[in-house]
Amino acid sequence: MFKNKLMIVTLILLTAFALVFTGCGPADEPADVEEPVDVEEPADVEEPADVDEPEGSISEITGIDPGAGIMAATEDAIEVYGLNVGLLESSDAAMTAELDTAIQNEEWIIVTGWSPHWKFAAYDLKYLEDPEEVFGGEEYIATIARTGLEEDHPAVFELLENFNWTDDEIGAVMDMNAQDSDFEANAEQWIEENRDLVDEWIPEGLEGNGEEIDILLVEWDCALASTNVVAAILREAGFDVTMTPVDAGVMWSSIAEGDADFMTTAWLPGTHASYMEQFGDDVVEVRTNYEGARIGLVVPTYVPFDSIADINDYVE
Ligand code: PBE
Repeated sequence: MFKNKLMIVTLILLTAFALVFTGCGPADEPADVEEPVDVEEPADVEEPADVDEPEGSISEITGIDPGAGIMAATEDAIEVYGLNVGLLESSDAAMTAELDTAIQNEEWIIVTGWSPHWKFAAYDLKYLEDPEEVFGGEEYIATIARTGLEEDHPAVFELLENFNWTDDEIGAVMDMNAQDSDFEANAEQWIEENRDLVDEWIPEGLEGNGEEIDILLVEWDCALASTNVVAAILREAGFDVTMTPVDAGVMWSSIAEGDADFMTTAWLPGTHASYMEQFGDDVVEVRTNYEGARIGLVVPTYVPFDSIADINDYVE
């Protein structure tokens, strides 16, 4: 013990003498020693890490049905950002299944994504930044009817003028649908559990007496939720309701031509802008049924890029 202390003291003294006699002032020394460490060490450590980091690669964006506005927006994004990726056509259900598989295997995946959608509650996901604003900003979802519905079925039209809901409300229905695909039964159960709200939507004199109402939808989760809830209210009131899943273009054109009564899934002002331009004069925009919708490109949070502008760095 004592010996060690003595040695340490001796060493300190010797060092101090050495510094003084070699002219290395204490001010110079730390600079000489630390500079190379500061400059080189982080560079040495980080460079290979950057190169090794990608544990996957991207070759395509998993899309949905070709008529969806988000598919056209994604084509635009591929062009605007010069992305070296393809866009895969699929459907909401198949895209979400792909997303699930990728997440189970911790693989990278980019999907066409939007809110409201139950996938955000089920997985840790992030929207990629879109500095060129190709996907636009906040959207609203509108109910669109054929011309003449108001005259033919005033109480149905009034129900549509009243129908609107929040993120929590549509979210609850989408969650039920994600667990169990009996959409009609889920809508009926949700109505039972939200009777007060639903009663506020139902106008006096909503009585179907077997009259036919034709509703169109595309099988997007949000549309399945809203369409089935409105359809269940109408069925309960005695209407003979038909819900027909179609392509987005057919949904818009059929309502414009008066072949169907209404739909609850027009995404405006951006996603369905081209449909609105084409058919807007021949349909009736009844009301906004949901506010705060959004579209974009979505990835699991573990994917190492945050911006659409960086995708090409990770393309295989
Ligand atoms: N969506 C969901 C649709 C509208 C609803 C965003 C996928 C689209 O046309 O892109």
